[in-house]
Amino acid sequence: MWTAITREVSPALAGCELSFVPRNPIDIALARRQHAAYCRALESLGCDVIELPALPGYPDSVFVEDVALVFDEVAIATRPGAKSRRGEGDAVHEVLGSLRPLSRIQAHGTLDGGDVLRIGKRVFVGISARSNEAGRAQLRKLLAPHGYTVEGVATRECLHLKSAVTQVADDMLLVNPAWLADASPFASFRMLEVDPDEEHAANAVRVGNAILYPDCFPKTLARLRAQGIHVTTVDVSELQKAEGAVTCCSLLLRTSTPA
Ligand code: CIR
Repeated sequence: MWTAITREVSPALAGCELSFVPRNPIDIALARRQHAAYCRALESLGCDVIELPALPGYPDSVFVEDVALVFDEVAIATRPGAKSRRGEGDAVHEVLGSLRPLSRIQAHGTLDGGDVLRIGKRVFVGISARSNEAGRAQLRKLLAPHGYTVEGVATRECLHLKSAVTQVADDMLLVNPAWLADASPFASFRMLEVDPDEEHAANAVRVGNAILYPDCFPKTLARLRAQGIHVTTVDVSELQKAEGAVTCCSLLLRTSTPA
């Protein structure tokens, strides 16, 4: 029912882009083991995982979420805001092109997948340093024929929209309100706030009705479980040092609908 596209950790990960977190040494071997465990956790939640080989020339290429968007009807190759990341998507786009009609964000539009949160037919796109108005306008045009609306959401002090907010249940968002300059686009949803001691805790991957979540945010984890949400945890400490989180390491596609 679900396919997840992932890519092994680049040996060059330590040279990653960093915007809001300080540079700290990364244990590449541990990052690889954590990434492998992340892939196995996706499998345990019912995903078929397509693991692409590492790209040594692209430090951030493990973060496949940023290079493409996948909808039921169409896939879109993004144009990442960081120049160092343009070009890392080719193999991902090739796989997606075999599964969906593929369109592309063109220059001078920029768009990172981490800025794009789809909820039903509403697509929220971060107004961030990585995604610009031209990117949002192109996305709006590409998705309109499929019935999606695209709404800009201003973020602050964080990398991407999905650093600040992700969906954890049909009607519930997990949010760090401090990182949303304007939360009004989400007024119709129930908002579960991260614990104030865990500012990076708003990023969760949702697979069906379950979520995959970092094990280093125990207070927010307790809030999620108190809501009755099924949570599987993973250790992604080394990927977090590269300013990654759990959504960014996979692209999830619905490959069939339940019978
Ligand atoms: C970057 O700055 O682009 C990478 N070091 C981290 C990207 C994380 N992507 C994501 O959360 N969607």
